[in-house]
Amino acid sequence: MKKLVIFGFEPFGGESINPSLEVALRLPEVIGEYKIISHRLPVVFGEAADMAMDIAEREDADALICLGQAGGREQITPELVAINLRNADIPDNKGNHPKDEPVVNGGREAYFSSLPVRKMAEAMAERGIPARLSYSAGAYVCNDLYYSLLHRFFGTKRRVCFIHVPYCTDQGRMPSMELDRIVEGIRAAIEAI
Ligand code: PCA
Repeated sequence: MKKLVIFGFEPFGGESINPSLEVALRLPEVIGEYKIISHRLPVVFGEAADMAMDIAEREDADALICLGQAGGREQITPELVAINLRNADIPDNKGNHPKDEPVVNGGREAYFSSLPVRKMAEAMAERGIPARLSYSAGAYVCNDLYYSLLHRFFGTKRRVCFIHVPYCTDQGRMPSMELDRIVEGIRAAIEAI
C-alpha cells in the first residue's frame, strides 16, 4: 500500500487550536490506495521544513500533503504555487520574523505543486464542499514548508501539495467551517489524487 504523510500545524497567532492539525488527526487510517500517517509540525521557519523532510524520508512517503490554517478564507484552498520568499507579518512561534529573505539561497523563484491540485479542488467542490484553487500560499511558515518540500523532492517519487483550510467553527472566528466538513473535503481531495 502507498504511504501518504499528512502534516498539520500547531496553533499560532494567539489561537488555542489549529484546524489543520485537528483535521490531520481525524482522517481515517486508509483512504483509497493510501495509508494515512499524520504528523504535527511547529510554526517555525526552517524547523517545520526540516522536521517534515526527515519524516518523509523515514516513512518513505509516496505523497505529502501539508495542511495549514488560512484565517479569513471561506473555502478550502489547495495551493498551486510555492515561492522562494520568507516574509512574516507576525513572528513565528520562536519569535523569528524574516523580511524578504529567500527560503533556499540560490533556489529557483517558484515551484508548482507535484500533485493534481486543480483536480483536488474540483473533487471537493463536486461534493458540495466550498473549495477553490489558490495561486498564493503567502510568504509565512506554510509557504516556507511548501517551497522546501517541493525543492527537496523535485523529480523524485515523493509528490507534494499544500492545502489551506479556513478557521473551524470552534475557534469562534469568522468566516469558518465545521471541522467535520473540512475533514470530508480533505478526504475527497485525497481520493482525487
Ligand atoms: N498557517 C500559517 C502557518 C501555520 C498555519 O497553520 C501560514 O499560512 O503560513
